[in-house]
Amino acid sequence: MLSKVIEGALNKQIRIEAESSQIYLAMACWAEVKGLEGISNFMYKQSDEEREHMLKLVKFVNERGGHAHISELKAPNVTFKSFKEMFEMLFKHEVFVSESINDLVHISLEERDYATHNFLQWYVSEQIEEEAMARTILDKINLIGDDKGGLYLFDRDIDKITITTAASENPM
Ligand code: OFO
Repeated sequence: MLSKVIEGALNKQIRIEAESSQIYLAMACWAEVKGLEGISNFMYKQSDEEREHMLKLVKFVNERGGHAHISELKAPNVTFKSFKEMFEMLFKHEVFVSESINDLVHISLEERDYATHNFLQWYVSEQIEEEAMARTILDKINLIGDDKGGLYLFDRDIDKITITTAASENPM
C-alpha cells in the first residue's frame, strides 16, 4: 500500500512524464514542418517513450492501492530558434527529470517504501542513458556548427546514434 506522501510524489512524476511526451511531440512537429525528417522521427519516438514511462508509473500507482491522477498539462514550447536550441532544451529538460527522479528516490527512502525504491531504479538508469544521449547529440551539433551539409547528414543519421553507458553495460 502506498503512503499518501509517496502517492502524491508519484502522481507528480506522472505529470512530468506526460509533459515530457508533449514537449517532444511539439519538437517532432517543429522539425517535421522544417523538413528535418530524421530529427522529427527521433522526437516522435522520444515522445512515445515518455508516454510509456508515464504509463508504467500509472500502473504501478494503481496496482499498489493508490489512484493515478491524470491532470491537465502545461503547454510546451512549439517553436525554436534553431535545431541546436531545440536539443539544448531537450538536454535541460532531461536534467530536470533526473533531478525529479532523484527527489522521488529520496522520498521513497524517507518513507521506508522499498518496493517503490526498487521500482524507481529503472528510471534512474533510464535517465543516465537519456542524459548521455542528449549530451552526445549536442557534441555532434557543436561539431556541425553552421555547415548545411553536416546538418543534412545529422538529420539522415540521427537514429543511428547509439550510446553505451556504464549502466547499460552492467544491467541490473
Ligand atoms: Fe522519462 O525519461 Fe527522460 O525524461
